[in-house]
Order: sequence, then C-alpha cells, then structure tokens
Amino acid sequence: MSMQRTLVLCKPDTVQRGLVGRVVSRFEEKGLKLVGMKMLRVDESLAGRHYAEHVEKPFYADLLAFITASPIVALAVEGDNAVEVVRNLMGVTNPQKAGSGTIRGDFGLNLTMNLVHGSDSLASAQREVALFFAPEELHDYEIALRKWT
Ligand code: IDP
Ligand code: MG
Repeated sequence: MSMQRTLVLCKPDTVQRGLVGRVVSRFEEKGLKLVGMKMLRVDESLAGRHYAEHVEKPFYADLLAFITASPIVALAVEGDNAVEVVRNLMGVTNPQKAGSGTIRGDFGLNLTMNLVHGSDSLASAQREVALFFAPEELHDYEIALRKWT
C-alpha cells in the first residue's frame, strides 16, 4: 500500500458547465477519499506558481487566462497510489484522444479547456496540495467502510 494525497482541480469549464458533481463523483466512486475541498478564484499569482513548469510553452498565456477566468473547485484526494489513479480517471491531456470512461474522454473536446487538473507525480502532488490548501483545510478522518474498498 502506498497511501498518497494528490491535488485535483475542477477547472473553470467544469464549474461553468455544471459538471462539478459528476466529476467529483468519479473520484468518490473509485474509492478515493476527499480530504479537502473548496471553491476559489485563482489569481495571476497562484496560477503562475501552479503552472510554473509551463512558463515557456506557447500555450501558457491561454492557460493562465483560462484558469483565472472563473472560479474553480479544488480537491485534495487520498488513497492507495492516488496520484496515478487520479491521472488514469482523468484521461490524457487532449480530450479528443482521452479514452471513453475517463473524465476528459467523456466530457471534453478542447485541449485547453480539459475540465480537470491532477498532479503528475508524488513530488508535484505534495507541492500542489500545499499551494491550494492550508494544513487546517485538510482533514484526517476514517471512512467506516474503508476495508471494503
Ligand atoms: P496535464 O494537465 O494533462 O498534466 P500539461 O502538459 O501539464 O497537461 O498541461 C497543463 C494544461 O495546459 C493542460 O491540462 C491543458 O489545459 C493545457 N495545455 C497543455 N498542452 C496544451 C496545448 O498544446 N495547447 C493548449 N493548451 C494546452
Ligand atoms: Mg500537468
């Protein structure tokens, strides 16, 4: 067992399209535990820190405009191998190529507006969870049915 915490963002398109509930359900139904959840408007500063690795990319300006355009819902989720499990539930970056049954594959058509963010490694997950959540916003609790998932 490798218990991990990772960051999920329901990006502005998910909120605008009224898909937050269905997207969050994918993670809950899989058996991941929500340990943090909040709505926020990402400002330029937070967007810049979150997407620092992409600063030189040609799509960076569009990405920053998109992520700051409207509120998002941030989740911290916990589970065995959660980083990889979340990435698999999301599907690949381009929704046109993402498999059916994945969030991006089922709900998306646009490369920038691809519904969700998920940390891409354990190191990213630790950095990104801390970027979006203060320690007191993360909750330790037991799921009574955990042994069945
Ligand atoms: P990921 O979200 O699957 O980890 P990254 O390569 O980290 O993908 O890119 C971050 C985000 O930037 C993507 O989720 C998407 O919103 C946007 N993006 C990535 N590549 C492109 C591109 O080629 N054109 C436009 N937007 C892109
Ligand atoms: Mg990424």
